[in-house]
Amino acid sequence: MNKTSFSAGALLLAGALVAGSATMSFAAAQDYEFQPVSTDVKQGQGSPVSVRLVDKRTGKPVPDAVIFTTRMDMAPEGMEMMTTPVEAASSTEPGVYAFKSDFTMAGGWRFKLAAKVQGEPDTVEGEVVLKAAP
Ligand SMILES: [Cu+2]
Repeated sequence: MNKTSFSAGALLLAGALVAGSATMSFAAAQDYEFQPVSTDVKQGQGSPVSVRLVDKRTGKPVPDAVIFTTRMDMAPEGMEMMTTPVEAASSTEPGVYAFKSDFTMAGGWRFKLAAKVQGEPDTVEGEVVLKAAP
């Protein structure tokens, strides 16, 4: 597809979105949000941490999303280069995604996540800030 036809297509799509906006809602990556189940985590090895993926339009949790990248670092403490591995854990609550991580230092940790949500072509990205304490 060349640049000209792409632009024409984008304009047509934009027009359709404006025309349809009164009666239809279109899902987009920004309609979803990761929320911490609890921001408090235990300092140490293999500490559990859970996040809820929520559809902001309905406030409901989103089950069956595929979480495919994660990063845990101490950016909230100005230590972005200090990372720690994250491991998936099992969760019994739909829309809640559980992990285990080694919080080797007390203080603020940033947990970055990305998800593929059913029916949503764009990747959902988000982050939560956690507080590790002994
Ligand atoms: Cu640190």
